[in-house]
Parts: sequence; structure tokens; C-alpha cells
Amino acid sequence: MLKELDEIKSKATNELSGISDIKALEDWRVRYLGKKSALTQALRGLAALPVEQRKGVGASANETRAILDRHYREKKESLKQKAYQDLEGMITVEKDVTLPGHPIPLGHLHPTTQILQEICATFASMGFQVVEGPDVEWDYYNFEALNIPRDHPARDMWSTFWIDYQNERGERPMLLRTHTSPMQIRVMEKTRPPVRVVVPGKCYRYEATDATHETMLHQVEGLAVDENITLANLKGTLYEFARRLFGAERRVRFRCDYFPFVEPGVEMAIDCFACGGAGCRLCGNTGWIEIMGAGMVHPDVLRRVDYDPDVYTGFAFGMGAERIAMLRHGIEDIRLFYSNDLRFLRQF
Ligand code: FA5
Repeated sequence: MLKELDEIKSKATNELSGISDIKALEDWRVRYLGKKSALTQALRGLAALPVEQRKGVGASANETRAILDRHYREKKESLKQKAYQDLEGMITVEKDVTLPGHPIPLGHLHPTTQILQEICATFASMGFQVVEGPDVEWDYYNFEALNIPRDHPARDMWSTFWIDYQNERGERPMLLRTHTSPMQIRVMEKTRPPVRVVVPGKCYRYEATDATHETMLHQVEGLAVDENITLANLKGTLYEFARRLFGAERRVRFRCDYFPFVEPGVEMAIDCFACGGAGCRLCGNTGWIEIMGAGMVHPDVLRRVDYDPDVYTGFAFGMGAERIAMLRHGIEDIRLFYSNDLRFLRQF
């Protein structure tokens, strides 16, 4: 049996070297590797052999099969290459170097990036610096230093993703920041007044998504601290921002709101640019569209970073970037921003 296998191998190899076209190669494959080939029959007949021969013959048959199979694949590849070369030799292509090239599709900035840049540029032109901070924050910066102590009900305003890490006291002090406000503390810890910064960045909230809520969103925080800063400066700055972004004829409205780290706290709205204040679907028939939270920096926050609240005062604000872009472009569902649909993205 072993002798027969040897013979099959050398006969097959000899024949293969004389083959020069794909059709002949295919016939060869059927003859030596196909279902009815002597080799396949030998493998099938293994069970009938006496046990002492089975192992040796089996190994040799498998080896022969592997070798022939490899030779077959190599030959096939070389015949293919040769066929391509022959074809190339037959075709003479007239090259016209003046033909226009294929257009290369160009990408562009994502609508969120565009609006972030626009918001930051508006504040930069008013003297604000742009700074960025970490997405993964400590509880201290996201909450505690902003007057939101552990177990305080105000934490419920920000549904939080906690990082699965415990310190030696069994606490989980790390989280995905729920807003950009922790950067107020980080900036003030590092610098002395006057401070004027805007902070664009990602925030994360553990909440159900709908047309106006995402679990990942972008905010732009603003902070100005100096001597003699008043609520009038806050109103003037944000009014100017609204006019530049939404049109010179915009009116703004400030109403009381609650954020633990500002006092007083306000919510800012602009008159609806779709209906001019008469009331429509976009503004929920109120004539006004809320665009951000703001307020005067709380004296306890200033004390925590060693700023004397009797000398320095400041204002802070925070807005959702996607919501601003939605107003700007009339986008009705925030989920479109991150669904990777080019039909949506190409419009901006
Ligand atoms: C805050 O996050 C405060 N840090 C803002 C602030 C800063 C107040 C400084 C005072 C001083 P609020 O949770 O309301 O506030 O979020 C601010 C804005 O983020 C909202 O007006 C909204 O535009 C946007 N926003 C909030 N949650 C979501 C969400 N799930 N999806 C999309 N945008 C959101």
C-alpha cells in the first residue's frame, strides 16, 4: 500500500509539471484528489486494513494528499498570473492623461463639532479662553465642590454613570462627568482671577433617550470671575452671544432657576425665531426657547478654591451644544446626530 501511495505521488507530480492550462489542471485535480481518485479510495479503505498497517498507511496517505493539494494550489496561482500577463500583452491601452480623475469624496466636520467651534469662537471674540477637561471625573469635582454633597437630593438632577472602581473606603468616587461644570473648579484651582474661560466637551447621563435627550451630549461651560462682576455682566454677555448666534433681532428672557453652585441661578431663553414669539410647535406654543442654565458663582464655591468672595464675584453658564445646533438648523431629533446616517450628516 505504501508503495502504491509513493507511485501515485510521483506520477501525479510528473504529470503536473507538464500542465499549462487551467482546464488540464482541473482534470488533474479530479484524477488525483477527487472523490473517485486512488488516493481518496485509499483513505476510505483504511478501516479495512489490519490495525498494525492502518497507522502508517493513514499518515502516508494524508501526507501525500497534503503535498498534492499544495502543488495544485501553487500551480493554479502561477497559471492565473500567467493568464493575466498574457492578457495584458494583448491589450494596448491608449492613455489619455487629460481625462479628469475620479472625484475623491471629501468629508467635513460633524455638525456638533461645527456648532462647538462656532460657540467657542463667539466667546473667544469676547475675550474668553477655550480650555478642555477630562470626561472621567472625580465625584469631588462633578458634585462635592459644586455644593452637591453626597446624599443631597440635588444629585437627582444629574442621572450618573458611575465607574466601577472602589477606593479603600468602599466608595465609588469616579464617574463620567454629567456636565462641564467640574471644569469651573479645575480652572479656578489652577489660576487666579481674572478668569474668563469656555469649556466645550462631552458629558454623559444615565437617562432614557428621546427626541431631546441623549446619553452622551456636548456642553459648553462658561466662567468669568473678577472684581466687580455682576448679574448685569452675565446678562450682557449672554445677550450678545444669543444675538450673534441666532440673529441681531433676538430678544432674551432670564428667569429664576436652581443650580446648587450658583446664587442667584437663572435659565435663559430666546424668543422663538420660527414664530417670532407668537407660539408654535418648535417653542411648544410658549414663544420662548430655553437655551441654557446660568447664574452668579456661589460664594461657597469661590471659598473652596481660595478665592475671597468679598473681593471676587463671577458668573457661570452651561448650554447643550446639540440643542443649540437643533435650534439653529431645525433638527427635530437629537438621536440623528450619532446614528451615522450620511443622508443626515451631509446636510451640514
Ligand atoms: C447643567 O448641566 C448645569 N451644569 C448648567 C449650568 C452651568 C448652570 C453653570 C449654572 C451655571 P442642565 O442639566 O440643565 O444644567 O444641562 C444644561 C443643558 O444641557 C440643557 O439646557 C440641555 O441643553 C443640555 N442637556 C442636558 N441633558 C441633556 C441630554 N440628556 N441630552 C441632550 N442635551 C442635554
